[in-house]
Amino acid sequence: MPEENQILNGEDNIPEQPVEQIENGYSEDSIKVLEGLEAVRKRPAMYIGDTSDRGLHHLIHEVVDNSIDEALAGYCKNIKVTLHTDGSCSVEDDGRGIPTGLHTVKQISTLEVVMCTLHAGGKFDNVSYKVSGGLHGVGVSCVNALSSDLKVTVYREGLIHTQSYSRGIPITQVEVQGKTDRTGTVIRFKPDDTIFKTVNFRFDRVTERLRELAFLNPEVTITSIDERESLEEVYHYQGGLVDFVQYIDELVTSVVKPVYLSGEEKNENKTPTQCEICFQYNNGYSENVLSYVNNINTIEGGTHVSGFRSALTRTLNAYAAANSKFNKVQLSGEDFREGLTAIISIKLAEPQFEGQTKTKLGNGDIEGIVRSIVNDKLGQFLDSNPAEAKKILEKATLAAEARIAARKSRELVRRKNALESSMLPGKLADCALRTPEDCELYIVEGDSAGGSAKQGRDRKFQAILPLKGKILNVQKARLTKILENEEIRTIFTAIGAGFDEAFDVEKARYGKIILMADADIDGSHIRTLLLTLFFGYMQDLIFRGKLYIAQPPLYKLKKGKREYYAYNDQERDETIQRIRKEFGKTRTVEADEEIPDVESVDGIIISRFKGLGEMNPEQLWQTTMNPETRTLLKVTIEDAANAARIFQTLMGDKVEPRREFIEKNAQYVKNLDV
Ligand code: 0RA
Repeated sequence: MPEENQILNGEDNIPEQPVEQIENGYSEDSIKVLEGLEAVRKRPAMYIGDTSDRGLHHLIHEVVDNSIDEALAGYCKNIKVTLHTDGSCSVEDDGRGIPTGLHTVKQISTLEVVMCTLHAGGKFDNVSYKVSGGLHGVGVSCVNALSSDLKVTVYREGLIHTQSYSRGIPITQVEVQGKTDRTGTVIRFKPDDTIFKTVNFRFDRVTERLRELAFLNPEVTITSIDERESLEEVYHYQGGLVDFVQYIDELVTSVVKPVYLSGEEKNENKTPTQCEICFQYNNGYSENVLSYVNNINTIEGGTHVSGFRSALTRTLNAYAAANSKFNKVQLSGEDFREGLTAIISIKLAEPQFEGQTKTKLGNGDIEGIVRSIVNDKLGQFLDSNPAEAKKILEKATLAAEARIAARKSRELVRRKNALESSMLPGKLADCALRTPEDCELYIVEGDSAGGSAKQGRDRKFQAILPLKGKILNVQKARLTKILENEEIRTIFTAIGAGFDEAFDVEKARYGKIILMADADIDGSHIRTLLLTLFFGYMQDLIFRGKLYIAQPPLYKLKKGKREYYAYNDQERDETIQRIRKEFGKTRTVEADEEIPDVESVDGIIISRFKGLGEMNPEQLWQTTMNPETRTLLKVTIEDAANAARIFQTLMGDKVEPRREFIEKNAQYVKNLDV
């Protein structure tokens, strides 16, 4: 079993490529082109991140991004994504269509150049906002290289053109099929199952991103169809970012109407920089700022986010200063962030991305542009909406009072820490090694599971921190309250890297923090509470890929003296079959055969683990903690918009939707892309 369910570099197991294109009489140029795509097949992970579920869905996003580029350039209004019954996916748009004329350099159809040349997919006119072909997009040619079959249909200049490929190699010429009066592109591709570990597209995964794109680009209508399940969804949000903010905060109570601000910075000969912001306040305490540059989620923020933050503080403070009702307490930036949900969307011609995951906007001039747009437009808004302004400032004033109280308790915590100097929490069973990169911290639900974990671990590099039941819901509490919570303080101290703005991931005492809770509803609630804590106060741990979720098995199967473990229902059934084969029985299990908590089939005793506490230390080590045999899920925040909404749902104050949500998504952590 692999240690982590992530990138397996495709260096081994590369299927040999047929190089039969020479027989088709292509020029030397085109052979060079094909060599380019060979690189993609050799190292797919370098181009699309990985070859798991994630990389697979990346293919769709890649093609859709090209259609979105057409929309950004003002030529495309409709995009349709279809998951077909044969396992292929098609993306159709009504943009200009990929150019089909003769490519002057390569002397073949430009369509073939775009489809078969690495990094040739971008626009040739450099006056547009680019998503694809840039740092994030790798071009449709990569999708072509990684598809066992791909067919492109272009409607352009009155004609229908098609070309087909297999693994990036043309198997037909560009052919004219007939006349048309529309324009656009249809790309239908079937992912190569010799490259991808799974080729099963998941509709929910596809629609998540499409919905986000529809919010960010109100001019487009995106239709998503799953022919396998007869599902269809249409996304079109006239309200754009306003709809987006309301969608995220759907399940929490807002205290002001969404504020929408937009502006444009024109500079000579260049594509103007567009800035759109929408924010509102809810009655919670956490801050949710989602930011996008050319539709790419800038998880790490950047100059657009800092421009927004500083202008929000400055403008609201200036308004407070001018209104005697509100200048009693000195309001600071964080007071204006409590309960804030904001979306910042910037479109600019040449974004520079920096940071750990290249999702931080670096363009220096953007900070000033955003700041001046927010100063101007928010100033106007406050002047013309005094009632809304009052609500915002009242909320910030409450936050300031709480902050002052929080500072006092924080000082208390610090002083206490200073007194105890390097004292680690008593409940922590620390490991022997002191090199963080080798060390792991298991945060374990419940004292009894904690006890088993302590006995079962390898004390050289594994530390155990047992938690007593549920931790505080940080989404619903202010910092004062959070710091009063003993369980949370224990977690902060054990990790030893501070919290909130002062969190310094370099100081973390462990290279892996592993959350271990039962595989039931309670366990997943605790996991969510912990994830919320890390998401809100130690986010860099997630960015740096140091947060994991342990995967305890669900079943134990026993035959004679032999024991087997299964991590899900499918594995359980496969294991039953395997044992039967080993023991010479052939009866097959029906797919929907009911297997109760403890049952004996053909002398195989099947029991369901109800909780971690049921496993003895040796079992726990063998199934869940031994790096040789365990599976860990790495927590990532790829889909920040969805994560934000899920946290709001689970932690917000509307009880009924939360209950429904938990019932429907007992395994919802999957939606967090862990
Ligand atoms: C290259 C140049 C132009 C458009 C495209 C590619 C293009 C690519 C895709 C992929 C999916 N849909 C697409 N639509 C367009 C510019 C075309 C022009 O200048 O007329």
